[in-house]
Amino acid sequence: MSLKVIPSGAALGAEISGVNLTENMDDATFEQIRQAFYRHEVVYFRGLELSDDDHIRFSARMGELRKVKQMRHYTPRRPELMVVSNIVENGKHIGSYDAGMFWHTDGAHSEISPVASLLHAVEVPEKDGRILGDTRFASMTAAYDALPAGMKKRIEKLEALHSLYHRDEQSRQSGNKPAEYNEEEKKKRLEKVHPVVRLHSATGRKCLYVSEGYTVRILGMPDDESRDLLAELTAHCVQPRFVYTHRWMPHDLIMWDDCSTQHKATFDYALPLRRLMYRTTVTRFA
Ligand SMILES: O=C(O)CCC(=O)C(=O)O
Ligand SMILES: [Fe+2]
Repeated sequence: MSLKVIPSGAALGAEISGVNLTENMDDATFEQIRQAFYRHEVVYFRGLELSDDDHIRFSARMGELRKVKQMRHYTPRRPELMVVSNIVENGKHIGSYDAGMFWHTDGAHSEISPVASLLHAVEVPEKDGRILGDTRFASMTAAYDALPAGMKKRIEKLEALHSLYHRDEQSRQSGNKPAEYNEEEKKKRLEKVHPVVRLHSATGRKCLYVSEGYTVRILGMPDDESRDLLAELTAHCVQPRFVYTHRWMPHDLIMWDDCSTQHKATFDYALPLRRLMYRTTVTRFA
């Protein structure tokens, strides 16, 4: 079995086949995966029956993993595994049920900016032979590169504020009830300032880093100017020409870059159709 990288044909995304993530792979094979990831920004492995241990072990090879003791509405399956699901048990959501409602990059609000996320599909909703709940990914290097020179110059030195409260407020307006923060979270400021153009920590490439979900405002300019510029940039960066849409199969594992991509889930299913995914988050490349 030899590793194959098959580009999706979109601006980002490639399938990697011919590797067994349930075994400890050799360094040369792992390096090929890492290079494909840097190049394609989103890579996916199809139909692997991964255990939690396999998922965590492979993720940990990419770098340090974020550990979560308690999330807002549920207890994670393992400290490294966030649950993304619409499933309700005993009247409670078993995981984050509104993750991915808006275009975003994971952890834009958090103190330590994650570098990659790995989402493993355990159950995917299916209706009349069609799988629902696609995830769309957009390339922020492609979006940056495509900006007119004048806009590149204009945003070169700008910074923007990203906030979890901003995301929650939008989720609330869409009819959800994002859970309250626990005491520990309340003490933290769930906000962070980033450059509008971030440099990728591994490739050095320029990534447009503003999103519908998290970005509140661009600093150092009047509110209306910031609003207009943000609207222009967030509309620009998710145009179909920068997007790859993933139609899930059970046991797919997708790894995406948390600097050079954004993503958005599709909420076109509801219980009794179940969707269950586990996510690891890499905070720093090894
Ligand atoms: O459920 C999805 O498709 C994506 C959810 C999401 O945004 C995440 O897991 O980071
Ligand atoms: Fe996400």
